Amino acid sequence: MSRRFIAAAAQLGPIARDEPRRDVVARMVRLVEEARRRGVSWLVFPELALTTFFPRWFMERQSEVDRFFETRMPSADVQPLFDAARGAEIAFHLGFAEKVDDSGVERRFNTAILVDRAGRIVHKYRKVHLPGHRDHEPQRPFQHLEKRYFERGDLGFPVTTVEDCRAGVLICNDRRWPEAFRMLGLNGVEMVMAGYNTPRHYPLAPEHDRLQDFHNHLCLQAGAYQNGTYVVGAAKAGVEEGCELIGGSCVVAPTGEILAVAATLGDELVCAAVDLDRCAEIKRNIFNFAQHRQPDTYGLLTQGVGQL
Ligand code: CDT
Repeated sequence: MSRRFIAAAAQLGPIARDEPRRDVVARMVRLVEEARRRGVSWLVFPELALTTFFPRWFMERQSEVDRFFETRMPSADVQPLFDAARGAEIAFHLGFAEKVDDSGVERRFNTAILVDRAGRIVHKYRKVHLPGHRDHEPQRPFQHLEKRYFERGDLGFPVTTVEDCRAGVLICNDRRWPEAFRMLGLNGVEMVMAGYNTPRHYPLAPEHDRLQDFHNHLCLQAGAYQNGTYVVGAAKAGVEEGCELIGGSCVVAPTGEILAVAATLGDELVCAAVDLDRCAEIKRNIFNFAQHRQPDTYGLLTQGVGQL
């Protein structure tokens, strides 16, 4: 694949709590088919793309939670997505809840993979910055129990050469942390894929509800510019089980400019032309790390979580 191609966010509208995986996958396959028609080579689906955003509910029984997890990838339900993308020669990013058996110990992660045009899983990332809370907080209008249902990712911030592109992944809340973007930047990333489920309403600071779209683009654009990388942000959007999720899926250039942005809160392709060699405009100039970074002065970054 050349270093010039069309990348797209495959935004998904709401997914109902009882929506079967195969129906969601059928929606995704329709987006793959549209992507093929529009000449897309890279497609980015959202965080936890196969199900509703289940951390919004407190569930007492682990078996109930586990219904939202994948134990095999691709499963029989997800195989049609792999087949469609391979047939269309499209590489893709997919977020899902991952349950693994680690020498007899069950572990659960909020995970995303990259699949190349031949249908091979070539990259895996497990979310590091898990937002929300661990315990049931019934006073909230909805829960955000990622800290309860997932453990922190244990794979670091890998960057893999996929299809001639230095590719990396952040998952939702990760995109708000410059350290996470920088870890990818230090590994020479050229395209960051970031799926998200971001509720409009933030119960702890509701005065920020009106700023959710702004903060989303602020982080994606800053991360792109400060690291000289393309960013594809893919939302799960719209009113899902009574909870409004922001949209705003977009493709951002290494200059920080938004090249394309979603116009709806439903299933939608957001396409933009990418030229990976443009990353050097930033990487060789204003953010030339080798010339300008001063890492010996950054010790505090790894010496604790910081002050309030
Ligand atoms: N999915 C996810 O990480 N959502 C968070 C919501 C923050 S408020 C608990 C986000 O950063 O968008």
